[in-house]
Amino acid sequence: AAIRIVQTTPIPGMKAGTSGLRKKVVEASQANYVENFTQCVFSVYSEKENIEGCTMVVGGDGRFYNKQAIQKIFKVAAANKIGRIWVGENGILSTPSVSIIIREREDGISKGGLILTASHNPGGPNGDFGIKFNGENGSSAVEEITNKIYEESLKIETYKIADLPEIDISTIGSQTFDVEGHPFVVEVISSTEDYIRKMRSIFDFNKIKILLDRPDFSMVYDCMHGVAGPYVRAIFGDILGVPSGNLMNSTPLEDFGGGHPDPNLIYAHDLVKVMGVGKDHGIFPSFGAANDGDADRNMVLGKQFFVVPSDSVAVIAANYSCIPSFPQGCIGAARSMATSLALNAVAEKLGFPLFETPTGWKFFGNLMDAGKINLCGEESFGTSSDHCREKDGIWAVLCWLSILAHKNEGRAELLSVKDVLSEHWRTYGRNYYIRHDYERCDSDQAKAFMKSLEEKFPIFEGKADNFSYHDPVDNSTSSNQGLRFIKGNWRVVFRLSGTDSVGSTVRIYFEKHETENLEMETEAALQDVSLLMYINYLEEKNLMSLLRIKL
Ligand code: VG1
Ligand code: CO
Repeated sequence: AAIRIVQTTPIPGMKAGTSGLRKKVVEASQANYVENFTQCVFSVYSEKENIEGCTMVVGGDGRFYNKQAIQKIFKVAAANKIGRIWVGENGILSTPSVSIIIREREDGISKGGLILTASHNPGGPNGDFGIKFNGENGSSAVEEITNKIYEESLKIETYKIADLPEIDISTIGSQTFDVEGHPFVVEVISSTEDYIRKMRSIFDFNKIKILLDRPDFSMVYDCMHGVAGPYVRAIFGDILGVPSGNLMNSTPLEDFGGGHPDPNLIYAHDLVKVMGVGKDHGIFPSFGAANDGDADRNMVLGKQFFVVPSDSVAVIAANYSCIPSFPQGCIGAARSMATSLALNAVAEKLGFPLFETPTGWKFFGNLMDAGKINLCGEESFGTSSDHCREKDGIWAVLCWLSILAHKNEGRAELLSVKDVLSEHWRTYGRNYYIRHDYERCDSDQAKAFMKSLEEKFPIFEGKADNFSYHDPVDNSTSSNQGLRFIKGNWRVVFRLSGTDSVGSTVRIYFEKHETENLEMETEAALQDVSLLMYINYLEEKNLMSLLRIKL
């Protein structure tokens, strides 16, 4: 195939958010969009690394427009002299599996990858499209790189493209093309093989199976028509023997079946109903799990019981040594600032260091590369370890099952998910926690709202600040990462989302630590905190009205 230089013009807005680029399909499918971005990635990355002849990974959550984007990426990659692309069968690769493939396939020969996902955002022609670059360590590119890509995108004049035919990615195997004398290989790889091998090396599947085979234990998994389906069917169906009827929505669909592939109490309604959350009577399974579109998030439910993600990472930390690949337990952990302090309580008691980072997974990578942490989590249903450099939804579910399997060994009566939490709260106290999202606000108004809040710092009778993170590994500083109001045993955090494709979302996180009243309803436990905040600091100061216009 011949290489052509194509004239183009900059397309605004190619600035990575919390996790890569997220745009409406209508915007991302305009002429030159994917080509411009991909060219910028290769141009910037080739300044740092010699990418000629190298291997890169491409795959995503199977959403609408991924297939077209993948063909475009092949053409730009070939023209930029990439030697080989590993692409998942039919373009399917979960976000954590891309990270694992970059790090481990053929001894980690790959220089990085492009992940096509907008994660938990809805898909389809009217939904979102996303694209994200991960570097050689398998982690989302750090800000230094994404900022350079953005700068490049504002001045791009041409991109390179190879005149390749449409390449079939539905069959596993290799195809080689001659691109002006250079070989360009597209190798279609199994979507699940590398990931399953990794999970086998971390967990004791036999021990988990003993739990799953108990007559008093049953589980349901909701894949939400995202990319988790093939992985979950292989691991939970084929290996662990969970009946296929209990693996819900396990076929990846381009529009996620019209749903919002976000595993929380609102959007994972099928699962929530099956598990009886909020119901008084009935017969329900003992364990439920769900993942988001790209399978990096997880939600864990017990029978009629919801595990708050901030608690989930704390429970995993407290019980880490029962997972075979972490015999030494937690050596250090990190949580994003907005995540509750439940993990701090475990760190203090067990004596491991704890790091507080800004929202988004890319900040954990440096700490892991430096060997400072082997567990991290976010309140937004993200948990993972140093087995990869992304959050990993299925890994987190397997952690929970390992903990339950371990605690139930030799027990006549099943110790439930709820029992595990109650025991945890008795030991460490409980951090009641809730997050409110004000979506689709006008961006300028949202910024004005944050600014007015910051101006209220001096009249707040507790400690208030604008969170700034100093990375102890690369010494970079990320400022303006969220406003914290801390007083006694409670804390309220405000921040603007970085994953919106249009407008702005204001997130407010409320939390309160209790050592006595451990079994209250969350809303009731937090009522005084939220009321105090809203009435004294927001309503009275008329701040909420700034947002309410769009509520
Ligand atoms: C949200 C979450 C954040 C998470 C990010 C990416 O970001 O709050 O914790 O890391 O999504 O997750 P924001 O900036 O909208 O609050 V995913 O599964 O969408 O890659
Ligand atoms: Co995700």
